Amino acid sequence: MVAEALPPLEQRLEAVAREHGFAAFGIARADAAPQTAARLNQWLAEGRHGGMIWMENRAEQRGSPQGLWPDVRSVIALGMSYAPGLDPLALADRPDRGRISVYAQGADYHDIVKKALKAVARWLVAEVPGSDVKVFVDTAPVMEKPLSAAAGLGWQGKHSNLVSRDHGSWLFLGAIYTTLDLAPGDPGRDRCGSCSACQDACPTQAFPAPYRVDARRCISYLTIEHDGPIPLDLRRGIGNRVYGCDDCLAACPWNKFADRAHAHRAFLPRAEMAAPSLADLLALDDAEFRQVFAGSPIKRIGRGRMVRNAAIAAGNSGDARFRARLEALTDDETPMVADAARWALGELAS
Ligand code: B12
Ligand code: SF4
Ligand code: SF4
Repeated sequence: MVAEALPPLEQRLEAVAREHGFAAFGIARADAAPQTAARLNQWLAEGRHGGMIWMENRAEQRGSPQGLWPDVRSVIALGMSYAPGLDPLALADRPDRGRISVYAQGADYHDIVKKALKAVARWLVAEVPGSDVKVFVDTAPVMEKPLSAAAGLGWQGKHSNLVSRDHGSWLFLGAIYTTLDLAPGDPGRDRCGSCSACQDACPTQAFPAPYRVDARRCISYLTIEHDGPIPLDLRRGIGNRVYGCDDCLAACPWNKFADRAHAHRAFLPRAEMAAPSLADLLALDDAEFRQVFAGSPIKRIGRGRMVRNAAIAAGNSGDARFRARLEALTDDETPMVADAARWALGELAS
């Protein structure tokens, strides 16, 4: 009897990735995105990263896969879908509620994606003894968007995130670097055309040009990464967003093709994250903050930033019922919270 030939390694690898919950899969040569380093350096030189000094510190490693790991030959790019079931902007007109970005309403994607990446990487090393791998999601000096585009997962849209024909703007990205020479896919073609919906939707004009984001004006940066008081001229634009922002992603017409059936169940919204009451957020102490946001990416920002953000949202609410709680926060031990509460009281008074 003749043994049946196994399908090529790349095909089996893709099947394993899908078994582990990845909805998008592609392969790029490690040197497939040569323009990236210069664009990153220009972005940093313009100061667009604001206070994210960690972006600057390892820029050489971030700019190219070989800069981080000279032995890498191929990049396996993977995407997990978190396509939402409900309109992410539905709470825009609910001043009593805080808006948490869709990506953070379920389990922490760092944990879910990392675990799945490790499982796929272990399979690969077992299949090809002597090969080596490294896995990354979000926090390492890796340019996940251009590498995913080079691997054929989609293209970097004018909002700068990766857009997929099958999953819209709702993919978490992860990467496996390997010493193997794998067969690369075709890079994704830019399908934005003359559309500018994401640029037009941005509440704080954070796009100096298409494909470029100035983090210093982006609500995602301001509410998550930025420590300290938020610049005064940007506070009104934040509206009732207390963690991240979905507006440019949600505006993208390609989302209508997003296949909800492939959304990973771990990212379904937790009840307390879908529409948190601003009054509850304003009342959080440290212990409650840690309890409510355990297992969520939100836990990283700490109580201070969350209550600061909630105070700004209360200032934007036009609802005088927040006054008493805001008054109490003007003495808060965290200066950025006290500052936001004073500003909010001023807004409610005017
Ligand atoms: C730093 C960072 C941020 C910063 C800066 C955002 C940014 N656009 O860089 C802040 C805090 C603002 C942020 C916000 C968000 N982030 Co973020 N972030 C990152 C991180 C850690 C690094 C990104 C990076 O390298 N930026 C540096 C800049 C220079 O790179 P770039 O955006 O690719 O810039 C390119 C363009 O400028 C382009 N370019 C320049 N000129 C030209 C000209 C032309 C013609 C073209 C085509 C391109 C082009 O080339 C540059 C290099 O590729 C990645 C994780 C990772 N390790 O990759 C996640 C990541 C990009 N974030 C992610 C998400 C989900 C978000 C938010 C949607 C979260 C939210 N809902 O609040 C928002 C979206 C805001 C936005 N519109 O970008 C996802 C995106 C997934 C996807 N499908 O693309 C990532 C990949 C995390 C992950 N593992 O899933 N983020
Ligand atoms: S996430 Fe929000 S603030 Fe940031 S660029 Fe997109 S629309 Fe603008
Ligand atoms: S909204 Fe339009 S311009 Fe923006 S990423 Fe989507 S298709 Fe491209």
